[in-house]
Amino acid sequence: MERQIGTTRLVVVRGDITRQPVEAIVNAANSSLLGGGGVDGAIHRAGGPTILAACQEIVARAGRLCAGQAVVTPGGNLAARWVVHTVGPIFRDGGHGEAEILASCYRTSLTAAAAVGARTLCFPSIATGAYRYPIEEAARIAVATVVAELPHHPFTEVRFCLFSDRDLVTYEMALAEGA
Ligand code: AR6
Repeated sequence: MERQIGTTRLVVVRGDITRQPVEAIVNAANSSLLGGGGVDGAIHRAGGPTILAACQEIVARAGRLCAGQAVVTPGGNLAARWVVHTVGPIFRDGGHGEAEILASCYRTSLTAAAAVGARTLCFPSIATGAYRYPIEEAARIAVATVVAELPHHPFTEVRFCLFSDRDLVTYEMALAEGA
């Protein structure tokens, strides 16, 4: 499914983010930037040691990455030239700033990717796996935040890559309703 938002194509697909034909992909990392499970593990496995080395250098220089922030590393062996690493909120009850932190992940990732010159970018569903953010609300925040930010950036395509059919439908509904 896709919608045209100004000069940007906004696309929702099911698949493995490490195989998406885009210039930059976003990683749902943790504050250590040392890798983990889920999409983080998949990206490090597919991209190889270059990504981890770049993450270690960032942490040595700037410390752990706060939730809602984003940094860029090379993509190593990935087709994508860059990986944008962001840290989602660990969902507790919704009353601990989770929504604002999640929106910040999308905003800071777009800004970081645009800053290195990426014109095509792919997001996973940040925080809805191990961090347990409810998918319906997370999808609404993801779509609304990206749509609101697109006029400020020169992307030709931004996509959301979902790992399951259920997640795909949820994002398609958010895109149909919110864009
Ligand atoms: N491509 C696209 N989406 C994927 C892939 C993939 N290859 N693999 C998993 N997903 P999660 P979080 C989906 O847990 O909730 C890590 O250990 C998955 O189905 O990866 O932000 C980090 O190191 C889910 O819908 O990220 C952190 O410690 C979505 O990606 C922690 O998990 C996000 O699930 C971050 O948790």
